[in-house]
Amino acid sequence: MLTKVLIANRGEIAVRVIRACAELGIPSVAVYSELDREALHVRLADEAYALGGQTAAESYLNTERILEIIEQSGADAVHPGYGFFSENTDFARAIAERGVAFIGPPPEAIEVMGDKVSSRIAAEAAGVAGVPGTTEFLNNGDEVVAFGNANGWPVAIKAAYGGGGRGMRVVNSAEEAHEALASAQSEALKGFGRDECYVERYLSWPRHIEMQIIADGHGNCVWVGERDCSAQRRHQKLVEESPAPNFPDEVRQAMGAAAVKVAQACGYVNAGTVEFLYQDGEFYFLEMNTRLQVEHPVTEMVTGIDLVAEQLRVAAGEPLSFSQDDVVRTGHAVEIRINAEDPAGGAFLPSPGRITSIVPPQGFGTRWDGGYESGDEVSQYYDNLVGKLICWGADRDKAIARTLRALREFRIEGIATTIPADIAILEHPDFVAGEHSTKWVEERLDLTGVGSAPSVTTGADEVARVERTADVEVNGRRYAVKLWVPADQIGGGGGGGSARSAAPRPTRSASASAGAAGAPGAVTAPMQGTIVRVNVEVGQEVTAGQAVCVLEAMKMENNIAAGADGTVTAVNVAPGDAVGTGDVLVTIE
Ligand code: MV4
Repeated sequence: MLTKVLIANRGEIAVRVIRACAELGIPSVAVYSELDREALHVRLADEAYALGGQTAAESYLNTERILEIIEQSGADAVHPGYGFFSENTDFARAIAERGVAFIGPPPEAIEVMGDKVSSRIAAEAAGVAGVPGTTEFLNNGDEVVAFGNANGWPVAIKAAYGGGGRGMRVVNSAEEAHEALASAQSEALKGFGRDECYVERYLSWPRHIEMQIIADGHGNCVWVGERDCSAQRRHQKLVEESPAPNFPDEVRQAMGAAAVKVAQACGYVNAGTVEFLYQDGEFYFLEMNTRLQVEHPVTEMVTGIDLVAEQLRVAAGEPLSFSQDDVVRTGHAVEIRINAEDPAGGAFLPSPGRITSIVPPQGFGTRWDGGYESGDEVSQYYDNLVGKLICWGADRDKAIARTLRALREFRIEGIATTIPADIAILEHPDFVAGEHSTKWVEERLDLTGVGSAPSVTTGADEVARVERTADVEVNGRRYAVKLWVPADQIGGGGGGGSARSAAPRPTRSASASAGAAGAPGAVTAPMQGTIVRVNVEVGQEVTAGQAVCVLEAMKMENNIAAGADGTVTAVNVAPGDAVGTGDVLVTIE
């Protein structure tokens, strides 16, 4: 077995791996940036080393410093987690060259699966089809027209080196083909430095189903089970579950066998996930993720298999501790990603800050994989995942009921979270019926009423009021009551809300949450971050809702809008400025 494991990551996934090491009696080594000096993963690890720096690039992506720490600590293995270096062939090679085990697949497998076209070619060579389309790069729009006329409209133009939907265009007719291709190529060139594109049939209402596999170095490759990840917003997964609803077992068996064939075709070793689109009873290869995924606990909860422990075994050169026939899936599991984002009005604005109090739910079948405790800071410099709530039930209805109970029990103050939106998703009849798809959250789900309760509209001369909930006792009986208090009486970033749930923080109107509130005429920063663009100058006329500047926080760009029509009288920021919550960015008269 391994003698000492360095975790080249942070947050909940670092905590997850450190726990697996502790249970196997393997000493763990944490690394931390200046902002993570007191973080939970540092507190739990056996040893911890400073990376220096604050941003990801300065710290967790600092290859040289990580290699130094491997040397200093004497670690004989490195777990990359997800994100950061988890799918970086150079990093994997640099580790292996030092005789240190990379707890993941061989670099060659990462490389093959690293771009959409080569992964699709590899899958098709293994007999696993992608959505009907081309694997030759497009030369002109006429080729799109020819494909659409032969295979039917609409078609999807995709960037070969794209990801997360960027560089993807849906083309409904021949007339749109040339402009769509030019647009896709332009976005791909800007976003990825490569403009190669290909075309395939477009699936209008697909589900996103992924198959977990794990392979050892002794020729064993097992499919462990599928996860349905269709509840997504802008390609960010919100809710994952297993088994997939309305998913026949014969399709499951076929998809499992297909995933194993794809893994074997690229010489895969360790844990990986093969992604498919599923529509009208057919599934199509989409891509392969050559890392442990955020949502791996969903599979662990229905199989009882500790995937991280199996990863450590495989990296130590041992065989898997189970065979395909040993895998039994029982019941149903649902995972909710709890992000530091305010879903008010469907905006999902980043909400970094200090978690003044966090009390995750407990009880039967309730798991919390979190990266933070009360008093910890969710920084704008890293992704905003606070943790994952995973609930198990004997069937899907029971799993959903338990997840809703747990979400309502969850207490977190100091930051806004996606919990109100998660509750809205789980309560929605479409989701309960399993009739959602990858487009459902953005096209069908109405989130206008979730998150911060709507602020009471007021006349110009009244003070804006915000909804709060408070627990009171009347004649010996306890009640949760709603109050509407003047907005200027609300404290700073306090989470607030009832003691019983992650109730919304003090509300801000939708425009306010885009930074337009504050003293009349002042456009303020809704959160800490960095100004990336200023769109106005003194003397310019602006209209309500017009973006006066762009604020970057937690890897997301946010337009900061004018709250009313008027003339710009002051611009207090410039690109590159760091700003804090409430800073006046622009004033408008
Ligand atoms: C598609 C598709 C429909 N038809 N391809 C989006 C990002 C990339 N991973 C692939 N994606 C899609 N490709 C065809 N031919 C719909 C999507 C899609 C999607 C896929 C998986 C998960 C979430 C998604 C959200 C929107 C669109």
